[in-house]
Amino acid sequence: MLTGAKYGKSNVRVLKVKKLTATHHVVSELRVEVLLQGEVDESYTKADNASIVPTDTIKNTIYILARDADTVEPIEQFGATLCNHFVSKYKHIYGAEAKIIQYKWERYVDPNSKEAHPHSFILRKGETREAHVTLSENKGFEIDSYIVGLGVLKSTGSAFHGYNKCEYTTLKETNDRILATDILAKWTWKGPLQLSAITELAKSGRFDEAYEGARDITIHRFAHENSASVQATMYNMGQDILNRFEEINSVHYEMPNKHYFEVNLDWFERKSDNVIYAPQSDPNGLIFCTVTRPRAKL
Ligand code: AZA
Repeated sequence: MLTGAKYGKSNVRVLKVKKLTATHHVVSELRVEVLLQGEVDESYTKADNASIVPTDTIKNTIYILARDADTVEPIEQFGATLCNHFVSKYKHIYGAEAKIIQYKWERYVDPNSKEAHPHSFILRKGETREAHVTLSENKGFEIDSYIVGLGVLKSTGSAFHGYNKCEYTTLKETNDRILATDILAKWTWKGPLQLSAITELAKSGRFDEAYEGARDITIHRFAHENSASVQATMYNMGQDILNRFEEINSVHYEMPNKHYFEVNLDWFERKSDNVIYAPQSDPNGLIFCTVTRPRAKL
């Protein structure tokens, strides 16, 4: 018995150049995945391909809708446009998911003239903005927005003590350590949403405000808080985002605790005073947290 089925195209890479003038451009580089659900069971159970919208068609559609749209930003809106297309066009498709990764090409600003260059961009490598949009025909849209791969390090202002100790514990308590991580932050929009509400959020700049706001809050809390642990700091970040954005229902963080061990230089008659550390490639701590807005009392 078939108990689950979805399919689509993954890793569709597309660069859209929005031409404000012949030389003044906006670029958006995306990696897109679209998966479909619907009355497709017989393609699995009876080798009947009649219901399959080929994944090649899905790929072509991503290019065509990117061409037809005025802009593919914010990616939350483009994801909704994609999902809406597949569910509206094909009667037997009743669900769609779009996962979009946006690479961070930032406009080059000349350091001397302070002028923003009209068509030259610099990549903020390693960090991406992402959106996961799902549409189910009879419910509406659900949207998760993400920051992925935001690398941060602080060289003091982080402690870790008072933890559980047993006969297997060797970790020393510390009031001063390196705290370094690659942050994944996800925020879930209150839903389900209709397409018109998503268009309104996009038009009013709310998806971008939430992205910039979540990023600022995360970095600000990381920098300014005297951290008791990764756990306590990420929880506070989540609360800060919920306090700032009433349209967001929950915030989820994932952070590797990237360890830096102090090198003991006593042998060489040098002080060990938190100056020389050896970055550890592995293992790393891995810490998750989801903070959800309490349900309003009826
Ligand atoms: N959280 C931290 O912030 N640091 C740690 C942990 C932990 O759970 N475990 N070892 N070091």
